Amino acid sequence: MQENNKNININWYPGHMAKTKREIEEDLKLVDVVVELLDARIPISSRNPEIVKLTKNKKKIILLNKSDLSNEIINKKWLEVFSKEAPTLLTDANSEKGIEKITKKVDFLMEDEIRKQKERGRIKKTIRVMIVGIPNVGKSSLINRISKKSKLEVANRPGVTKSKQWIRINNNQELLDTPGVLWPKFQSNEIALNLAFTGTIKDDILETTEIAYELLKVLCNKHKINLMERYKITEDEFTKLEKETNKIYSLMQLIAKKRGALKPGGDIDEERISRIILDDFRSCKLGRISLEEP
Ligand SMILES: Nc1nc2c(ncn2[C@@H]2O[C@H](COP(=O)(O)OP(=O)(O)OP(=O)(O)O)[C@@H](O)[C@H]2O)c(=O)[nH]1
Ligand SMILES: [Mg+2]
Repeated sequence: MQENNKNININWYPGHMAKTKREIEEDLKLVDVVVELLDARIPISSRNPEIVKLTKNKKKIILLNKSDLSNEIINKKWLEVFSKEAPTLLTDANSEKGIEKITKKVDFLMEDEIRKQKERGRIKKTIRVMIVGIPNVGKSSLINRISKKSKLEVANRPGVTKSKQWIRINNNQELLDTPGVLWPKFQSNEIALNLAFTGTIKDDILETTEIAYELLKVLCNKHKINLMERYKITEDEFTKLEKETNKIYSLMQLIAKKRGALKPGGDIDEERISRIILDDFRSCKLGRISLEEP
């Protein structure tokens, strides 16, 4: 493994995502409100510029989801930033807390329009809401939570939802679940990596060891304390690492030794320790870490 910055090449765009984008474009004509889910840990990297463009003339609510995994102080800062653009909420699709605010916000956004229609003698029966966002951000979980049912399949890997589905949630709202969609060319390596760290890009597209190595680099620079606490690394051990030529690789070796991720001969099992580090980050065992700050 090299310490230098190489280009991370994840410029692929599967056909099903192009198809989903076309379907979203088509279905937008049928919907009243768009709910755009972003990952609170990486609100910029998780924002699909194509979706932003497609939905720019629609009534919109932004949700910073998985906010239980990101830093609370930074959450508040992002909330302020996005609120300037559209009504924004911090959400955790795995908990009941604050979920009812979403349907209320939708009703509120539609209030004027429904009143005008009533005045013209028309009764609008159902508000149609489209839920959009990158793979694995929590769209289906959120709909299940709002509807208090578990109709939609959810799992902790990207690409679970394969086709769109309408879910009625009460007598005046219907939610449209859509498959997660990315865009053809990421603007930077940093964005590609953030999406890989959080589990948006299938792990077989990039090598696990490479993602874990890059994640360690970020954590080592900005979240050293989290690493030290999780893997019981002492100040002395860290100071020693600073002197190594390939600091990050040495850090990975140290963590592997501490966690016993070794091959029978005693060499470190890179694949295994990489998986451990990624799982620890994704499941918040390294603490609540926001990878992007306003
Ligand atoms: N901690 C936490 N986990 C969440 C949250 N929302 C979703 N998850 C988890 O994230 C994983 C993905 O959730 P899904 O609802 O399947 O995501 P999706 O956006 O529908 O994904 P695709 O269908 O692949 O596009 C699951 O393991 C959920 O339990 C959240 O707010 N906090
Ligand atoms: Mg889904």
